[in-house]
Amino acid sequence: MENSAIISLGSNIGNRYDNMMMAIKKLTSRYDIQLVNTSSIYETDPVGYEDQALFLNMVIEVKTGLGSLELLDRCLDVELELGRKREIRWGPRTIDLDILTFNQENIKHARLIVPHPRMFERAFVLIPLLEMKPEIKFFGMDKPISTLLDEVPDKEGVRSWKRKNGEDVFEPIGN
Ligand code: A4P
Ligand code: MG
Repeated sequence: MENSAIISLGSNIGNRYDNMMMAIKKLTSRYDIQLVNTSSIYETDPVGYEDQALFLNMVIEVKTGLGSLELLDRCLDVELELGRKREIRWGPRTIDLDILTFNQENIKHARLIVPHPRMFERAFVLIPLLEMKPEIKFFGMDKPISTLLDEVPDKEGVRSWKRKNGEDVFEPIGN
């Protein structure tokens, strides 16, 4: 499995935790996408379109034999299987799967732009990513992720919700 990708997950409809766990399970249910690592889960204030419920957000790293567009299609299939309807741009969603990085490639395709163009200005992406992969480097970007995060507003809108323990199991905080 020669390719490495980082995918962000977001949910703010229904049982947000179950939606995210189900999305990971479906995405990695076949041999061709393997889960390598995950961040903790964060509860986040909505960005862009603000009149909607709080999100849960996290990032995962996968290894895959698929190409980038094949991986995108699998993400879109999982979104559909989990009942996602596209209504409002930046609006409520049962699950959103965005490909943040694919190896260190710079992809500008009609259906896929990588690195994800809005990730560098979003604390709800950068905070889980810094936790999971502090040494990450992006195509065409000299700055380390910690510096990018320093420059981003609204960090207080991203709060730890479930931490990952040493065994990569999610344990509820205060629950
Ligand atoms: N597409 C292009 N590049 C990519 C990529 N790197 N990864 C295309 C995934 N898809 C990519 O996406 C529309 C099309 O983008 C896809 O069909 C694919 O061909 P979409 O998921 O249907 O549309 P969307 O989610 O409404 O737009 P988008 O651009 O994904 O939204 P964003 O920018 O991700 O914003 N606030 C908080 N706190 N947490 C969130 O998770 N999410 C959004 C969505 C807004 N506010 C949020 C959150
Ligand atoms: Mg999306």
